[in-house]
Amino acid sequence: MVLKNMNDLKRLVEGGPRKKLVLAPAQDQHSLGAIIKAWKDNIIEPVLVGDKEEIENICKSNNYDITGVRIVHEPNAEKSVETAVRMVSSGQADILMKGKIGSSTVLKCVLNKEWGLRTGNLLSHFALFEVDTYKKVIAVTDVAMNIAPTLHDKIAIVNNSVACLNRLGYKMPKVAVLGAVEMVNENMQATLDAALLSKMNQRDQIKNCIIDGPLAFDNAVSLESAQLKGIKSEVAGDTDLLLMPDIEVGNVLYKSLVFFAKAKVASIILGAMVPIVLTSRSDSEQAKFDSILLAAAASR
Ligand code: COD
Repeated sequence: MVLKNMNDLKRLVEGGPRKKLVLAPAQDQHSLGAIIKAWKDNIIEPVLVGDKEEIENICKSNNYDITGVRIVHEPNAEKSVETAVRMVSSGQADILMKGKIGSSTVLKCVLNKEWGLRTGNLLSHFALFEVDTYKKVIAVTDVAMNIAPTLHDKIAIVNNSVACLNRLGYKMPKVAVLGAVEMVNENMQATLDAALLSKMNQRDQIKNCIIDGPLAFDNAVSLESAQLKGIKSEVAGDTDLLLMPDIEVGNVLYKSLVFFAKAKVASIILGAMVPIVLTSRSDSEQAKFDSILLAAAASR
């Protein structure tokens, strides 16, 4: 099974068990709007950590009915994230969601050695895009957490993402490891890593997926472009997951898809005790809602 669009993601979680989601700092309009929608759709049960008065004022001015929703009052933004993380690490919540605060503050709390959400795995960012010009949803990693992943990190990033795609119903997702070119060039580290990842996959050192690379972006997503270049590949033109060489390339692709191609996006952090919804503060309410769906589908 592959996801054709974000509605398929919704179908995946509808009727399933409600997941407990904790949002901090919760005084954020788009996050609250998304959470209330997911709550009304019976997908999650929210807990809001943050400034109670501000949360209630936002809800009042937007006509959000939060009767019955638990609010934990913590006016300090950083402390509210710590409270939320501690709730997750003590087993009181299944999903963590970032509210009105910078990503790196949340990530630092998540990585806290005493009360954070470490598992011994590398944590990585995973995003799904629905874009009109591609035949199915396409996953992209890592566009927001690992800055300059080594080969060792890329193996962990692929494993995190493939495990997530397997949970979403993909039996053997097709992974394109991107470079600027589709030939191995000893001066381009991304192409060397791509070739090694492909060989490791062939030898079953990386399982449950089909990896090919290096592929340039055009032949990863267009069979015609691959054929014109004479590339024979099971992945070319049919990619489910794009592995980025580094955060800059990944982040620029992410923002280009959203701003130029008007793509819908859902994104989470994988590899921690639970999925983490870590959308950008400028992301739309829709993106936050779809990310909650993704976290619910990825959560065990
Ligand atoms: N997975 C698991 N452990 C990690 C990871 C990871 N991805 N990254 C760091 N750690 C561990 C290290 O092993 C170490 O024990 C500890 O965390 C601190 O490591 P540092 O000093 O390298 O990490 P920090 O705290 O300086 O930074 C970690 C961040 C995730 C905050 C950093 O990598 C970062 O800023 N990433 C980019 C986030 C960002 O700005 N995204 C915005 C794009 S929208």
